[in-house]
Amino acid sequence: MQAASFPTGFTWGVATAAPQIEGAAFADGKGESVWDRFARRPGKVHGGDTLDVACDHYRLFREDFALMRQLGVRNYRLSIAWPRIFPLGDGPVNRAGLAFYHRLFDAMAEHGITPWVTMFHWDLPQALEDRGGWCERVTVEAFARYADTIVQEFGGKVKNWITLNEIRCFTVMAYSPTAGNKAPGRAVSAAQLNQTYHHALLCHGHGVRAVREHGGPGARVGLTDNCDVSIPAMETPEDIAAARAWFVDQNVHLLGAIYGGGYAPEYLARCGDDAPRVEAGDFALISRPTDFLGLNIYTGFFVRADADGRPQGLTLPASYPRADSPWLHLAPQAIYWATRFVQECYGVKAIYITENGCGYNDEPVVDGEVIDLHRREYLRNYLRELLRAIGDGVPIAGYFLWSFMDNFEWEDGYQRRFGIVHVDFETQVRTPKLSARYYARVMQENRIV
Ligand code: PNW
Repeated sequence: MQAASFPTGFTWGVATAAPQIEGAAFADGKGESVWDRFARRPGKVHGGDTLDVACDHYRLFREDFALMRQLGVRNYRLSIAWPRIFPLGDGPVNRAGLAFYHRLFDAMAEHGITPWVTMFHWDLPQALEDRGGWCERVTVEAFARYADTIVQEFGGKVKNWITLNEIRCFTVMAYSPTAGNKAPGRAVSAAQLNQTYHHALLCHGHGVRAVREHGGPGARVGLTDNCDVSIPAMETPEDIAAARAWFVDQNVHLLGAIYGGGYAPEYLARCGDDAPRVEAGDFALISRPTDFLGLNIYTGFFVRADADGRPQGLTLPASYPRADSPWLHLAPQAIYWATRFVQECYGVKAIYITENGCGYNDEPVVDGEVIDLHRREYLRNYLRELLRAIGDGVPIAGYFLWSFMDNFEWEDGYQRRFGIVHVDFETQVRTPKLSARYYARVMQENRIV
């Protein structure tokens, strides 16, 4: 292996999600999502931005695929909008929604781009939220039907499936009394909050089941998680052990439950009377074996061993460097330790980085260019740590950059740009940034350039 080279056959790609790019929020029978509703609540999204138009990808997808092709993108992670397929969550299927994704997958095939499809990227149909949303089992039943429908419909064109994106962002961050900055932004009790996780785990299980039953030959499926990542303050045996213990503890209710086949006694003890209600057969579904684990890695926390060897999380100093997203502290080693810990702690055999990237505010086009050296630096540093993990034997099979283009960055609206392609939201003109040229070379040469 040449220095800085990735293994032969390594999967390189870019990622987006339907609600963040498609626009056409009410076109062709699409139902309202919790984010369509949330964005209309005053003060919830920066600048009062909505998802109504976004990148207008619903109409411009052919041009977008042509640009991907020009940049040498061969793998593209996207999501299907549940409310386009079932406007009410369950009930009648919307044929126009199915037809749109057929056109989309056909256009991708014409451009030689392989789809990696996320079934659910946060856009819960509002009609389901009105019936209790993630707090109620009705959402699990509706998701099971949705997953069956899309896998049956698109199984001939899609072979790589991701069940859910980042469970914590549509459960705890959406329903917790202290967070609530993500849709639907409704505060619920601790017991209900634990139940939202459990229902999400069940949906993951149904997604896996649907792919096994209807995916056809060669179909593969996994979850995408944004686990909290601990980074040892120093790479000493003591700090590494402390960071690993912290990792297991922080992720006990999600990855721990899926890979462990049940809720750990210490988690249930911590929940006490608020523990999730589990029905017979739930964990047979939740813990069905998958083909890979997707990880979205942006940042991490530093942990060390205290005087007694116990994990101690460290508070970041105010001057610690970060992107413009306040939570996005620059911590390239997160990609090393997250992948290494999921292999060590859960025995994961194939890992994909399904998102990695950074968001900044002022990235103007000057003389036809966006010189985003800050993003180039970010990518290069994280890729170095990715390569280090591969060198240490961690089974990482691919990497998807977030994001192909600037888009609706949830509560931060259109101000916060994560793309390697700049989008002018007035004119819909796309301009590849310097980082796009950089990443194109990385993909082409299969090495860090
Ligand atoms: C992810 N955090 O969200 C999502 O999957 C994308 O849709 C999103 O655009 C992207 O990352 C950038 O934000 C995250 O607080 C949201 O640590 C919040 C966090 C991490 C990821």
